[in-house]
Amino acid sequence: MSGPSSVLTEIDARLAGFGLSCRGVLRFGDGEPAALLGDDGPVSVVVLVGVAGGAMWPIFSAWREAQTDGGGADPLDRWSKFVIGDVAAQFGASACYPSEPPYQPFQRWAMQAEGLKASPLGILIHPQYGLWHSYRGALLFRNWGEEIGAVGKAKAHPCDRCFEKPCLSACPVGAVLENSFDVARCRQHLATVAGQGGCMVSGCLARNACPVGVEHRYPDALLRFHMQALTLPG
Ligand code: B12
Ligand code: SF4
Ligand code: SF4
Repeated sequence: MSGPSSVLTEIDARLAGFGLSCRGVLRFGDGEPAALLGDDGPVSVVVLVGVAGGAMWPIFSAWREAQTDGGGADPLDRWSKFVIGDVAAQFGASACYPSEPPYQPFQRWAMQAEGLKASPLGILIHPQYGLWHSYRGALLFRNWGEEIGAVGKAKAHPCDRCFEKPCLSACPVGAVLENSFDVARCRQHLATVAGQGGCMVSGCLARNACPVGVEHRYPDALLRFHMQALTLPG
C-alpha cells in the first residue's frame, strides 16, 4: 500500500470497515488505450476491490440478516453493490462488478495489477492468500490526472515451486484438469449424495487441497454459500 496520505489509503480505510480491501491499481493512458466501460467516456484508473480471507463474512451476514427479504436472490452481489457503490460515490468514481454482464476481465486486470498468475484450477493464486481471495468490484475513475497510490505486486508464483500439485488429484470425479475445469461434471457430482455430504459442506476439495495460505481459508459457512451458488444453472 502507498504513503499515508494517498487517495488509495483513504479508499482502503473505508473498505476495511466492510472486510474488503484495494487489491490493485491499473492506469490507462501513456501509450495504453483507455478502458471503455459503459457510456460515460474512457476510464483512466481502475482500482480493484476484493476479499482476501474471510473478514467480510460476518459483516455481510449481519447485513443480510437485517434485510427483510434476506438479501434477495444474489445477496453477496447486492451487498457488494451497496458497499462499493457507496465508496465509489464518495470518491467521485463509478463502479463495476465481476458478476455483472458484460463480464469485465477481472482476472486479466488482477494479473496485470497484482502480478498474479492462474493456478491449475483456473482461479488466480496469491502468494500470501493462496486460493482464498476474490474480487467484489472495481472503482472506475474517468479523466483521473493525479497520483492515486499503489499496491505492491506479487513477486513469486507459488505453483512454480509446488511439484506435487495436490489440487489436481483431489477432485473425486476428475473435474479439475490442468488448465481446464469441467463445470458440468462438477455440478453432476455436487447433486449426488456424496457431493452433498462432501464438497457442498466443506467446499471444493481441489481448492481445499492447496497448501498455500491455509490460514486465510474462508469460513465453512462462506464456502457453503459459494458452493450453493455454483450449483445454480447458468
Ligand atoms: C463465468 C464465471 C464462472 C463460471 C465458469 C468459470 C469457468 N472456469 O469456466 C462458473 C460459474 C462455473 C464459475 C465457477 C467458479 N468461479 Co468463477 N467466475 C466467472 C466470471 C463471472 C466470469 C469469467 C469470464 O468469463 N470473464 C471474462 C473474461 C474476458 O475475463 P478475463 O479476466 O480476461 O479472463 C481471463 C481469465 O479467465 C484467465 N483465465 C481463466 N482461466 C485460466 C486458466 C489459465 C491456466 C490461465 C493462464 C488463465 C486463465 O484468462 C482469461 C483471459 O485473459 C468471473 C468474474 C469475471 N468478471 O471475470 C468469476 C471468477 C473467475 N470466478 C471466481 C471463482 C472464485 C470461482 C469458483 C472457485 C467459485 C466457488 N465455488 O468458490 C468456481 C470454480 C472456478 C474454476 N475452477 O474454474 C473468481 C476467481 C477469483 C480468483 N482468485 O481468480 C472470479 C474472478 C469472481 C470473483 N468474484 O472474484 N465461475
Ligand atoms: S496445490 Fe500447488 S499447484 Fe495447486 S494451486 Fe496450490 S500451489 Fe498451485
Ligand atoms: S467442487 Fe468438488 S466436484 Fe467440483 S471441482 Fe471441486 S472437488 Fe471437484
